[in-house]
Amino acid sequence: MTRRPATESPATDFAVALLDEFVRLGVRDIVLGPGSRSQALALAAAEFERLGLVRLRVRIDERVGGFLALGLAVETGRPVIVITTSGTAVANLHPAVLEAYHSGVPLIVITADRPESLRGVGSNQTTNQPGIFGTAVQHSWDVGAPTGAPGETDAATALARDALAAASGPVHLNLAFAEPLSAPLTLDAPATPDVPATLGAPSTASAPVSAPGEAPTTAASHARSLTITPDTGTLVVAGTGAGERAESLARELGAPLIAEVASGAHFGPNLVVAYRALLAIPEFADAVDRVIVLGHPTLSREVPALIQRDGVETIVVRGRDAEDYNPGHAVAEFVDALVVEGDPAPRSWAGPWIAASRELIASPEHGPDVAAELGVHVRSELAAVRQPVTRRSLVEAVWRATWPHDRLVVGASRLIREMDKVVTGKKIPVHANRGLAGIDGTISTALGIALASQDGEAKGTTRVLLGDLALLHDAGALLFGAGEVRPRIQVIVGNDGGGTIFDGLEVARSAGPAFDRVLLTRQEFDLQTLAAAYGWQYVRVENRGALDQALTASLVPTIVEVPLARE
Ligand SMILES: Cc1ncc(C[n+]2csc(CCOP(=O)(O)OP(=O)(O)O)c2C)c(N)n1
Ligand SMILES: [Mg+2]
Repeated sequence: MTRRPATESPATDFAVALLDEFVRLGVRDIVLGPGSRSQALALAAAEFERLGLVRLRVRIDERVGGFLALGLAVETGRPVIVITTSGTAVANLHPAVLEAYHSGVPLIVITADRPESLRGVGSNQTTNQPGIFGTAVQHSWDVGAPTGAPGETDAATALARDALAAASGPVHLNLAFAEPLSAPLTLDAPATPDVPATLGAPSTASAPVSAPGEAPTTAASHARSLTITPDTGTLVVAGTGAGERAESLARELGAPLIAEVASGAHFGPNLVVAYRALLAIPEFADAVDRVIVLGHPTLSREVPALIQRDGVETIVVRGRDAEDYNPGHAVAEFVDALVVEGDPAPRSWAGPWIAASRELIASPEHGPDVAAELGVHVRSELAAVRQPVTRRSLVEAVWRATWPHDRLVVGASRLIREMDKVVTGKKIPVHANRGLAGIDGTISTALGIALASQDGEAKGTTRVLLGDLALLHDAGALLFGAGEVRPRIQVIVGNDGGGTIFDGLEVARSAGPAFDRVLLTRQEFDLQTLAAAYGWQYVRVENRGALDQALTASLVPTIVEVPLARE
């Protein structure tokens, strides 16, 4: 425990006791936005940073801060604290809280509030904060303003413990603070051995902290494990958050593996990349009688359609998602773990899926890939590098450039679907916010992942692949905290002049001229100037050679603009 003499401010004493306990229990990252009501928490956080006990990131825009915290929590697997002042600042966290809830990412949201007596009477910057996140948090607390009464700091310590125990997703601590809102604070370095002297591995004395993928202790005691026997007709589907277990399960079962690109299982000998095409062929689809799902599949219509077919039995292995995946309520069983007993199904089952997929991926009909179509005619390498960049060649180039020590973050634009359709198996860490598949917060999340993955000796680059609207939505994320470390990050923007994902909808043909205005929403903007304004390096690439060059690791934060045709 950090040595802490009482100050003149009960708010500061409470904030220090609270953060101290969080640190003791293993929390290492804090993100905050500036504000008056939250000053005790902010100054305490700065003091813990000075002592080397936490990494602090300061962001002006709380929506950015919320997603940054989400990215840090995704990468570290630990709960991350995010602190805001009162009023609209709190509401700006809502998108990140929703995404964290739906994908089971632990966030400790601490919001400052007026004391009870100042609420509901029109006080400045005061709204109804308790419970503001509704059902999107695991638990929420509304705590009255500390007054300096005995036992208050013990209550703060207990609150931190309770909050961490509940944080299998986001939790909300709404804390009232009264004047004096803070007092000068100097903390001594940790006096007791249960606090690690430096950041890094959690203290061995720390109580366990719930992390993504770990079932809460209470649930674990009721965890349901199912033993299954390999058989022909079984398919493994891995959606976002599935992790490597999906890949090993497919091998144990001898089953074809449909692993979405952000599943963490898009690799291995059983991977079937061209699954959409194969599921449209009766010879393949009719042979499936059992589907095992891990994670949250969101990228195709074919997977939910398969699960809803007559004669298909689906078993869902629960992960960290808030809701059980159950398209058409057709899932037969939900389990917490699967055990495979027996030898894998004969290769004559998975083999044809894998072979057919490889053939489809290589064939020109699979995608409108100009290079593949022209392949035989292209005589020189020079001509190849001058080819214009298509969506397919863009996702393939980004995939090629990325390695296991790198990170890849993909936005909810068309490009994630293109990537899911064509990239071959490779064991690289890919993240996408698929809890709610928002186009918001992509760069913020990626910055959190970049900062956390590059802490210490680790090398590697984080690449973010997103569309022009997703970039514009999160442009505020390009602003770094003053004096803070800038990670190695490349933001790769496929600029096709608006939300061309909507071109694939029936409404694109039926709506007439209003379509472009209210769905496509074409934007005119100068990305080079935007990059310069925030101090990012900028490259615009016009052909495949320039793209490959731009994707080699850069030491400074870089935006790579790739113009794409609308179609
Ligand atoms: C916060 C939020 N608002 C709106 C949407 C609906 N939406 C889904 S994709 C999309 C357009 C994305 O455009 P862009 O990033 O340029 O990608 P493109 O479709 O052009 O590849 C929109 C608005 C969303 N998913 N999230
Ligand atoms: Mg676009």
